[in-house]
Amino acid sequence: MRIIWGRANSSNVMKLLWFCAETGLPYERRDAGGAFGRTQEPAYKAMNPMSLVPVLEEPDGWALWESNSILRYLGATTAEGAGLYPAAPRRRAAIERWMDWQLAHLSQPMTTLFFTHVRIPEPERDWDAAEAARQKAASLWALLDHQLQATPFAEGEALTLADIALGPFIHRWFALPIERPDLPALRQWYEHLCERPGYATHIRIPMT
Ligand SMILES: N[C@@H](CCC(=O)N[C@@H](CS)C(=O)NCC(=O)O)C(=O)O
Repeated sequence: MRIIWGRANSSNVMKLLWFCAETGLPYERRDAGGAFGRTQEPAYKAMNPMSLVPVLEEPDGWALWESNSILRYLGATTAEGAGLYPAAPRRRAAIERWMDWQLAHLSQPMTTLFFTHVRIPEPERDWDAAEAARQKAASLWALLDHQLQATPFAEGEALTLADIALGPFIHRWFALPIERPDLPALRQWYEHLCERPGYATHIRIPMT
């Protein structure tokens, strides 16, 4: 059985769980990371020298880390994932552009915001850094809102890996107690994602 290593409250693990829910791909999830530890153990480090979650472990022992790389791999190698990752080069590149954008630009301010509000003990919270992150994230979400004025999903008429990579972060954006600019297309996209059972089960969960 294919194994997904990682705690279920990790945004990057959530992407894979949602992907499997959308596609029906069978898997077993094993807790690792955070309070579960395990990521510093030699056997885990052999799979992921970064000691982070998630890791995908295939039945033959082959392992892959970096959540967006895992999404690409599953989209390219499983019949179930093919619809989320069209093979036509320009379609595929346009989808991957949003995945890279998430990793290169969105991840940092959203992580600062999330950690400040949820994970960092209250006395240690840096609210100036959180405000700078909120402003940065708002400008990035506005850019996606512009795209969503033309298409219902991040990259076109149907759900793709682009939406899956962005999904955990847009939930946090709307769930955190922060000021948000009015971005109707972004809000509508999020509400559509919330209607999907896999999103509700794996992503729209209490933030911990
Ligand atoms: N770019 C990596 C980031 C991986 C990452 O930072 N994972 C976090 C959880 S979202 C982690 O492992 N944190 C330490 C831990 O859980 O022990 C990916 O997308 O997979």
